[in-house]
Amino acid sequence: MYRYGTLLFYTLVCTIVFNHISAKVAKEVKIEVMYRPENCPVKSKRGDALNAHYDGYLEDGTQIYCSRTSNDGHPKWFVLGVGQVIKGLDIGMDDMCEGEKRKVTIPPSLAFGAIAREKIPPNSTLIFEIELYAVRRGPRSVESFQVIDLDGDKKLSRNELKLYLQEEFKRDNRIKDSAHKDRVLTDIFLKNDQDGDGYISAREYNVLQHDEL
Ligand SMILES: *[C@@H]1O[C@H](CO)[C@@H](O)[C@H](O)[C@H]1NC(C)=O
Ligand SMILES: [Ca+2]
Repeated sequence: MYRYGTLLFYTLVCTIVFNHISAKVAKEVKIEVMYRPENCPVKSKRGDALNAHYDGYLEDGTQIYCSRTSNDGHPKWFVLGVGQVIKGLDIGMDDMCEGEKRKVTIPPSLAFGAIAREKIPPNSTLIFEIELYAVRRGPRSVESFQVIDLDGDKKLSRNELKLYLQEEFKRDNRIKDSAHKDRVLTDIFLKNDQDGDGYISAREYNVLQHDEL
């Protein structure tokens, strides 16, 4: 009886201390690596384009975001470290291998803070289960623009982008029918050819934000 009481006491103390500590350090992103492939030639860094699935939850398990069911289940493309995603994800997806899986716990200060969102109450800690599929180096760099701009006229034609996408798809071993490629191209021009002249200028390219690039 005594021993049991002591054990219970210690358990309580530990819980209190632990809660106290976690409240204190909850300004940082907690990263748990669930799976990391042995072969990891490229690791993500700021400015890379990442292709990932990430499902988000509240601490009580309520699902708040699921990239597997939104956007036709396509993994999402975004640029790391530039605020396209919440700060906690920019931090939590750094230095990650292609194929790696992480569980990332984000304090409210690095998520939405005191602002309520649809499904997300104020001051919520968010938990994301992430699977990273692909890392692409600086898709918006001057260098990549020059690679696409085959004739060097400082603007990207539909044909130049088509050739570039074909290479990309080939490199990824992604088998896509030509109808799909056409849709991607049309979408890229819709989103990026802001003045509608049929070319993507260097300025327009800098805001390139297509899912497939
Ligand atoms: C959210 O946190 C802030 C800062 O800690 C606090 O002032 C505010 O009252 C909290 N809001 C809610 C709804 O809990
Ligand atoms: Ca050109």
